[in-house]
Amino acid sequence: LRFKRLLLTGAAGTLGRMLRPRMKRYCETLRVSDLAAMDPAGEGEEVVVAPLEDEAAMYALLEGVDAVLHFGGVSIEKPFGTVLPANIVGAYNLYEAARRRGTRRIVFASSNHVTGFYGQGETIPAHVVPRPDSYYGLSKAFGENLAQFYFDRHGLETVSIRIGSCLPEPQDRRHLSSWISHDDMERLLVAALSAPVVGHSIVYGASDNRTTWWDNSQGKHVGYRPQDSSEPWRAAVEAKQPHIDPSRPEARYQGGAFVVLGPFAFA
Ligand code: NAI
Ligand code: 15L
Repeated sequence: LRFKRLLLTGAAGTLGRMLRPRMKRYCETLRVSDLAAMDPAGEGEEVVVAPLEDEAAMYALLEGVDAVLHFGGVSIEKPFGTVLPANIVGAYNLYEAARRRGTRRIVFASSNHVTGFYGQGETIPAHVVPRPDSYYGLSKAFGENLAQFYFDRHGLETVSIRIGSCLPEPQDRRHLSSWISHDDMERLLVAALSAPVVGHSIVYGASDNRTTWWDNSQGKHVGYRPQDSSEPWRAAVEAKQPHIDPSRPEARYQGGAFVVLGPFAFA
């Protein structure tokens, strides 16, 4: 797998900084972009500061780009007015620029919060009706619909990854089911970039955890094979969090605490 030029948005963020050195292996040039300052360009890198809500900046950013890893945007619950320009207008600007530039494929960092109101007592496939748990989750649902539209209308392919919790190690009980390791995230991105035909495919981004809420069997053509599991951390996590009230959102909903964050939290 070797692209001429890959674009990574959100490169100043937590996952962007983790992915930047890893994704260099898969391209001649890695163009990294964010609103915030980034480390200077190393060999085979280009660094571009660009706000997603700036249409002209997005058109310039997509020049010569074969494929995109779209990780930029608001990544937690915020008031709608904050989510709108970055995740909704921004996603549109990115897709429109990609279409006009002839980019072949986008890997979209969607989120488990698109279906966060499903219960922890159920296992769901990617094609269930979305039940977003936040404005943030709603914006990711919009991103997935945008991806579907740009494939159906223009043939621009996307793999939308409903990422669970991508952290070095699982921290709480919910993470025992939602965790994806950094190495598995890299495996998933490589699969999403290299699968021969994806159309618009949706896969959940989780490791091979013993307890899971997500069934990726409809995304087998993407070829993602997780190799890590939260199981080695289970005993330590359960000892740290011995009891969790089953009526609390952290224990009830797949989206955990996101279901109770809302406009009042920001008043
Ligand atoms: P982060 O918040 O650390 O990084 C997001 C980056 O996007 C930041 O560097 C920020 O400056 C940039 N950004 C925000 N608004 C922008 C705008 N208007 N224009 C240009 N850049 C902008 O988030 P993190 O954790 O690195 O997540 C990356 C992506 O993955 C996000 O899209 C997030 O929604 C998604 N995701 C992450 C999960 C995780 O476990 N970390 C779980 C599910 C989804
Ligand atoms: C997300 O979508 C967030 O970006 C991340 O910060 C975590 O909260 C993650 O979901 C999660 O559900 O654990």
